[in-house]
Amino acid sequence: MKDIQIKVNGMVCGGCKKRVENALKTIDGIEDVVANYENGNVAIKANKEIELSTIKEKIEDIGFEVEG
Ligand SMILES: [Cu+2]
Repeated sequence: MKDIQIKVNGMVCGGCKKRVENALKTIDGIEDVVANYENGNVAIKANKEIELSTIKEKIEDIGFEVEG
């Protein structure tokens, strides 16, 4: 299991949190996601290597932005 930590800009409520979590869970290989809308931290657990570009694209698709 791989732990990936990213920071997502633009989340302001529990709804945003859920949208981010649910979107990332649709990526093949991602098993669990916990997003914190207050500080933007998103903790991802994956069962294989995930390209950061795949994660960024998915986040941008739903209107948020990965920091860095
Ligand atoms: Cu929201």
